[in-house]
Amino acid sequence: MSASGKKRVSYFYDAEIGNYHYGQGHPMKPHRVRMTHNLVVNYGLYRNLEVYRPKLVSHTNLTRFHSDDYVNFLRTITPDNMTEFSRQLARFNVGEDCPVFDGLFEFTQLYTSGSIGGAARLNANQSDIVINWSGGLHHAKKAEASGFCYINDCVLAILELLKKHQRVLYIDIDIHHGDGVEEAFYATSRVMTCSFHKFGEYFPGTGDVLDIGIDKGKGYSINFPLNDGMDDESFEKVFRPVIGKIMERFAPTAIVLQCGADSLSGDRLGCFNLSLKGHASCVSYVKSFGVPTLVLGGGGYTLRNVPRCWTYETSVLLDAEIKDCLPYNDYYEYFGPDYRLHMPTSNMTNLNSQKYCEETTIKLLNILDDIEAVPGTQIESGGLNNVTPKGMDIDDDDKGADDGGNGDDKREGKKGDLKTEMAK
Ligand code: V1D
Ligand code: CA
Repeated sequence: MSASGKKRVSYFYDAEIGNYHYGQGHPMKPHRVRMTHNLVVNYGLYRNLEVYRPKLVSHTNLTRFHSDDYVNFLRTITPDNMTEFSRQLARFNVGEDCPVFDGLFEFTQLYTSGSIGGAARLNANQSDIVINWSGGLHHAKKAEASGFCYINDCVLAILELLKKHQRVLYIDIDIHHGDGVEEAFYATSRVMTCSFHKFGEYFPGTGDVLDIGIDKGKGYSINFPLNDGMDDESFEKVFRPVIGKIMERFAPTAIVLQCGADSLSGDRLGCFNLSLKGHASCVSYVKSFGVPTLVLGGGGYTLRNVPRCWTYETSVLLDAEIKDCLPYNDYYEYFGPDYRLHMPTSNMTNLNSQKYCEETTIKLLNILDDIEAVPGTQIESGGLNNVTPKGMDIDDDDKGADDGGNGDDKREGKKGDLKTEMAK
């Protein structure tokens, strides 16, 4: 907190981001980050943000999560040489969803630097909140690109936060399941992942309510599967109790919030019916806990709505009121015919009944009741104060220091395969 009592909000932006192109007809447009930045500037929000310029991440930093082979491949592949790499393109799932384009590796380095650098700022207590709208690429796997994502900056930022923080919470309000982040931490109790997403014949197909983690991580993966038409009222009714319970039971000391804007009404790939206020209400609720938070972007495919959403959320994070009438900006013509910040929702049916929402919420609250309480978060008379949290070594404190280790080196298998990183 600053001397004035306001949160110190840091912000990452690199103008190069908007120059990368996934290709003709591809829905992912890095340009939306430049549009967001331009709106942030023209609303005058930029003046209240501390802009940071992190060091560009190295190959070694990327291999804290990703395999050497995969990072080497991303560094090598170009549109000109790709015909020589057909076997590797298939092996690393680089193709239609995740195409090869000019500057691909530099693009991944840029957005990832924003997230890792942001996590380092939180660790150093240089900021209370850090924003990187170019980050949040939650589908990338250890050795595989997936769903427009190549390097998983969310996982790498969480690994950075684990150097200092014993428990990190990852929250994902993108309409797609945050599968890459869940998979990376599926077997540990030091990271809790919680994703809200459309489920059933929808990419990536994972994120059932019954998928709750394994081994020490059992109960630390939380999934809220949803149907088409999710609206503001229902979203708030499921988001607040679940996140409130996580805060009470898991008591994270740092949070990563992925704010994919494809959960907004009218998204080109999405099927929810959230307004900016409904989406931002999640941001506001997370902020209300006062825990150091890294706020990331993610999906979002209706080009005019993504800058609206992320600019509004920047204002919410700054506690600044901004007017509905859009200021003149470089992309003004995109926002016609109304030229307003807030956009209307639709009259589509909400296929998430009250009964479904309540029953699923109760299932998740029960899962959370079953995880071991964190010492100091329970009422004295309950006698739980000296209980060792599940999967946590009671002498773990030293390991949490800035040594690259995170004190939980017994993960195994494909899910949660972070053994190498733990050993460093
Ligand atoms: F419509 C397209 C046009 C060109 C290329 C891809 C697409 C497209 C639309 N939806 N691809 C998808 C999804 N992929 C599939 C594939 C078919 N299968 C064999 C897989 O359905 C991928 C959707 C990715 C969503 C990414 C994200 O919004 O979650 C995101 N998060 O951070 C960044 C992006
Ligand atoms: Ca999600």
